[in-house]
Amino acid sequence: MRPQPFEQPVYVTRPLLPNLASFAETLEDVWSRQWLTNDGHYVRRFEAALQAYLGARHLSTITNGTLALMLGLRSMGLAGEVITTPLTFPATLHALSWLGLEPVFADIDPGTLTLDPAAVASALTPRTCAIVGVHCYGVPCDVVGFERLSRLNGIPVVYDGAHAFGTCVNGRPIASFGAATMFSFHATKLFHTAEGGAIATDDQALDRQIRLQRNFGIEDEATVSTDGINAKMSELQAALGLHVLDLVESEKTKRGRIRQIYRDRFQAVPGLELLELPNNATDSRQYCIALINEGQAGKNRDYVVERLKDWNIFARRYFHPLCSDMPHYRHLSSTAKDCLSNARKAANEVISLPYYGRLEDEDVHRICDVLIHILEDAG
Ligand code: T4K
Repeated sequence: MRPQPFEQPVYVTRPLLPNLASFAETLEDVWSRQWLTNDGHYVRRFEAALQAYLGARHLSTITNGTLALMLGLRSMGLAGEVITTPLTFPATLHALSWLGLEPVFADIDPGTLTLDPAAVASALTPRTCAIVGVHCYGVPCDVVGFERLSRLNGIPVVYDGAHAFGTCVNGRPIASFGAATMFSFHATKLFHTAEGGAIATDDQALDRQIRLQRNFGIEDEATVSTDGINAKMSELQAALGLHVLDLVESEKTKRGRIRQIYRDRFQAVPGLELLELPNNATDSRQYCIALINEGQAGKNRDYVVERLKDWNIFARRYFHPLCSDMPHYRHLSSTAKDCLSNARKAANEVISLPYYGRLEDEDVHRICDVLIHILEDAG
């Protein structure tokens, strides 16, 4: 039987929204303090709360994740080539490009869809100054492999952890790996401040440099010690963050239930499988990613994403096209087709499914009914 279309659009995500009356009470306090930005009460409280939640030794909040990554890299004083993954949101690449760093693409591991340390090792040159790994979809990079590679070659690894809020590997917080880890708090993230981000590091000197860089390089009223920029989070963002942080655990529980429904329903469907995390990692529950193998499923991912719209379901092709296929990067020699075959395959198969706690079980079952109907439909 043909499933019924949804009356309202079903998006890939919806933001967590705190109770408006209780948020308004916090805003009244912000009003009474008459302090809206520049290292205020709420930013300090929020940073302390995040530091504890993420198990970060040092953490600076920033206006958004892209600037957080840029400030982390810039504060390290890098110059030259940076090896990274093509399967990511363009912000990862643009951060390098805006800093005048030269991106070099290396392929991903076909199981985790994250940057493959072996591919990175083959891409190292005397000009390599850093590696930027992305914990794509919340699946951690091979952090142990990268620790080894980094030590052997004396090259820092910085992580784009935009999707890995709260992830742990072998019980160790994701923020404690590498030279620094960026987080994004965009409205589409499970944890958000509407726009926002942070950069975490174990290195006190690096943290100090990031804090200077985010506030014009101002040391004190009389001293501007570096050419920093304005990348500060406001009191309003921080206040929202404190409220949303209280909702994270229950949202993760709801998303866990949704993921289990997808998993159960897809089990008997040829060519359709969920991307799973390694056993030693905890799930940030940021995305629920499925892979559609055209050979086995009989339909390709693009066809499925288009057909879903007929039912008012707006799944996404995160991350297609690959960054290495974008006009700004495709001239790079590391984009040669045979170098990035795992990434190419993944970019053609991934589908980011609707995934947010306000979806009822019956909605998720209906999304599964539609998806399976599309795959089985002989027309
Ligand atoms: N690195 C990685 C690996 C990233 O994924 C990202 C961001 C970054 C770096 C950069 O971090 P930020 O500088 O952004 O902090 C979205 C987000 O804008 C972006 O933050 C995110 N990754 C990326 C994966 O997704 P779009 O263009 O797909 O978003 P949009 O506007 O199409 O929204 C998707 C759906 O979410 C909508 O169809 C409906 C829903 N939505 C969206 C917004 C903004 C809402 O329900 N309410 C909302 O307010 O990029």
